[in-house]
Amino acid sequence: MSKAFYITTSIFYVNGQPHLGHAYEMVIVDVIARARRSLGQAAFFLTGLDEHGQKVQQAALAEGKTPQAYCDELAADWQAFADKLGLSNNDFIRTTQPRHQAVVGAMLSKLHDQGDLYQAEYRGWYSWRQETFLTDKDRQPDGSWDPIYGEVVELVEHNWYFKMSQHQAWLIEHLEANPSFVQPDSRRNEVLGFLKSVKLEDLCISRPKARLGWGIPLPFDPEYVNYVWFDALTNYFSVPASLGDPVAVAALGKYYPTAGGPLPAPPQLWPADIHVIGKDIVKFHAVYWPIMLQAVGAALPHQVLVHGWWQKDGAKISKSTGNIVDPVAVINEWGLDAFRFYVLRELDIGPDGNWTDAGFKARYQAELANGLGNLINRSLSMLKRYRNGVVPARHDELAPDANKIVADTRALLAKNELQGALQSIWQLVARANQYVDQTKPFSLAKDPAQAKRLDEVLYNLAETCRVLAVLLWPFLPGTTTKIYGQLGLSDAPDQFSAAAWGGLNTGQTIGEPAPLFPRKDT
Ligand code: ME8
Repeated sequence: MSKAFYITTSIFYVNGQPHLGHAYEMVIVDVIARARRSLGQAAFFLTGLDEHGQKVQQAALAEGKTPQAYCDELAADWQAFADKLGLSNNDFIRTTQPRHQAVVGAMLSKLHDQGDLYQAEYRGWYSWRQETFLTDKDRQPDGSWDPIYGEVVELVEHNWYFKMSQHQAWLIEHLEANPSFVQPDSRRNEVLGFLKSVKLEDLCISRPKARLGWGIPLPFDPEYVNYVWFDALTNYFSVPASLGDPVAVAALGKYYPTAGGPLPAPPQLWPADIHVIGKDIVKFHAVYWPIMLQAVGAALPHQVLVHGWWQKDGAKISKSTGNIVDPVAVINEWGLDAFRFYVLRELDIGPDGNWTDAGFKARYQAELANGLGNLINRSLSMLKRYRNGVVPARHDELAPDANKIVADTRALLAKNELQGALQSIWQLVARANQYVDQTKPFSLAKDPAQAKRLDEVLYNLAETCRVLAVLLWPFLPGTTTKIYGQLGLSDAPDQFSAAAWGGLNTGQTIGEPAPLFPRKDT
């Protein structure tokens, strides 16, 4: 059995409010996973929640709940959020699950047995908000701490350390030899610049249980729990390991089955193909995580793909100032596919983006309602009206345009260039709308001598609608399924190979045309 394409989102802090940035990351991964499946590859999509740590413990206490009960409630909200976004995830990890705790314990035990962990006193600056120790290098030029760290205090405590500093040289070599390991290039350069200018320190991987009880206990020292980033990063590995993935199991030397026991045919997942993350957590994924894996003898992921951050109206998204975009409200008003389309069409994977309601409405109106929606609706309505919904003889006038765009889109999807793929697909939308304006089927229909020409035009339009449904399926699964239904097709547009021109059968009767993106006068 060959390895599945394995792609992950970061895991979200369970006590955070799901927002536009989280939705964006989830949708990116969903579209890449669907695109791979459409292109014929098995794909495994993992998302989930980061549930341990100080803030969760404090918040649960404040609400008079156990941390687990508190997490369980919030996890239900996050799962509903993932459903609302139409995610096709194969699993949903929660770091409080026994399968994950077992794998974190196994990783720690292996490092401990190898002599990669040691105990030492630590005196340092600690950010409560980020749950991380800071060094003087994290200070701003004027010596202050960036407000993102919240309250920063000096702490002295004994802790367990992971010997990370000895791993600097090979990691630099790895990044230099594998330009695709961190993408886009600007982020890779940032990581290389960091590794070449800053001496890596050993990583503190514990917190005394007395200060922080809500974490995974160190198997070899029950006075401590595991530091949250080591715990969180391991999620990507604990799912393959608990499903019996042979590579993950071999690295741990033992199988930690998911409840229910071994699967008959464990999927081959590790190494991960892509971890999609936001720009604030690059160091953890491009430095700490590969070093952790190398130390336990597991292969490194193929790529860390870094997206930018969304702002709203040019300012930071912030619940406290009310500057938020509520994805659920947008979806309720405009539809799921309009939301999925906008975030990926507006913002390429890499730079920061800016949400404006006016920008959203403008794209909805121009590209979805007047562009795609109008093309499908008028093409199928004319076929219904002029030919009783029966598909005429095949004709290939638009085939060269369609075939070129199919090839371009395939190449862009294979490179995970989602914005580029949408731009490519919209060239076909524009070409077909232009074709309607040029051929004027509504005029042809008035002239019986033009019946054959009208047949040709109607075939080209209906077939282009079908091709568009296939190309757009990873992005707009609901809409494209409706397009197939309106074309009278009973299968799903989920196989890219079906984008080959000529798939629509002569003599077949289409279904009922209905507007896909109703125009809104707002
Ligand atoms: O960092 N725009 O969780 P998190 C785009 N639990 N992306 C954004 C964003 C914005 N405005 N705000 C946040 C954590 N994100 C850890 C991860 S992984 C082993 C542990 C992105 O809930 C952010 O960059 O704070 C990150 O990729 C993701 O949302 C989760 O952030």
